[in-house]
Amino acid sequence: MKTLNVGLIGAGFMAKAHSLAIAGMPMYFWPAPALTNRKMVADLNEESAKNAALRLGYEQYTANWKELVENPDIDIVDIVTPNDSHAEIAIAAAKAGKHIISEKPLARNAAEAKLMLDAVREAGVKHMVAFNYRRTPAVALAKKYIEEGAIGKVLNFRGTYLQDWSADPNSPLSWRFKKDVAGSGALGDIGTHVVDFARYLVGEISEVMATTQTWVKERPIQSGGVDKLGTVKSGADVPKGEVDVDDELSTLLRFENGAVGSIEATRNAWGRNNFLTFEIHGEKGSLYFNYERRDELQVYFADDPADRKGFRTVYTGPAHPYGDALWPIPALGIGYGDTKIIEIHDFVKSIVEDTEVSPNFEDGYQIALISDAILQSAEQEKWVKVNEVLVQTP
Ligand code: SOE
Repeated sequence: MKTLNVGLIGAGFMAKAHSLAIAGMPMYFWPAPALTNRKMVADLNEESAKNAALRLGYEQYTANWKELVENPDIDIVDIVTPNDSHAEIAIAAAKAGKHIISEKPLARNAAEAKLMLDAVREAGVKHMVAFNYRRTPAVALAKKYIEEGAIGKVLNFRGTYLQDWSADPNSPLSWRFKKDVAGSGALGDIGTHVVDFARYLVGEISEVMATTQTWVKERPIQSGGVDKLGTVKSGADVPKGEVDVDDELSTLLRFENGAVGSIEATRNAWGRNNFLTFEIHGEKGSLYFNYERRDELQVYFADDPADRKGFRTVYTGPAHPYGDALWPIPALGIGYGDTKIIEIHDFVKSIVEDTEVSPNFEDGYQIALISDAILQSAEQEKWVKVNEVLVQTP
């Protein structure tokens, strides 16, 4: 069996998720499309790189990501750094002939995403953007039902992504609140996961009409080199820095196929943790999913006999997408790490079999165009067509 060497760039919490997936993939999927070896990890801080190698099981470490990208032993470059470095790393990795998986959002804006897409196309390498939630079995099951026509023509998609880790104004100024690093706020960080759901489940989005707000205009500057997501309070006496991205977005959607919908995303919704949901209404039924209950898909079929009509809960298991690789009975529990294992499996499979995988950089670019359209719509207070969005220079 072939072995692919992975080079991971970044050592934050996503490094843990990706490394678990790289290590765990053949434990779930057997025979695996290839074995995956944790070859090298890079972080700008040498001590973090060294610790990451030890903790996450990489053979080598470096404080210079270019060394990793140029290492002839590396087959896959896995990018888990903040958004402002995705483009530079991915373009260099493509030029070095590496297959690339990048964390989401692909880039800070559509212009940057386009450069990344051009680079991977030119190099002929495989590419993926890590919108992992579509690989939750219940979400893939919803897709299957829609494709089989179980709920008929889709009329409406309502998606939300609600968290509360930034609701406290004293939670620190993560890079996720800085436009030059993140590109946008709740939109890029979590709203794009819902945009991915909408495109995956319903189809291409043609037009948006949005509003955004920034509730907390400045936050305590964090120290210590570790990015904190509202878990540690910095205190009122700590100097503050400006937040220049959206805390909240709401947008109406029009799809190319005639469906309509909406997306709401915020990290300031007290009491909501990872409230990533969709409700889809079709001509013959409805589907509802909430990641906080991710083993379940709620389904309603309009053709059920009158005395049995009602939402029912399907608990995902062996009969459902990815079921063979997971646990032998339903409802034993899908975790965040499991979605990442499935993701890396599908990416490795596409490399070995030379097939297309989705979501890839094309999807990442399209989602970046939709995100830019959402920001332009909010600024101009009008509907914006995605194919007419003004693409800024990177
Ligand atoms: C923070 O909002 C965050 O870590 C996002 O960046 C991830 O994409 C999401 O899956 C969990 O929350």
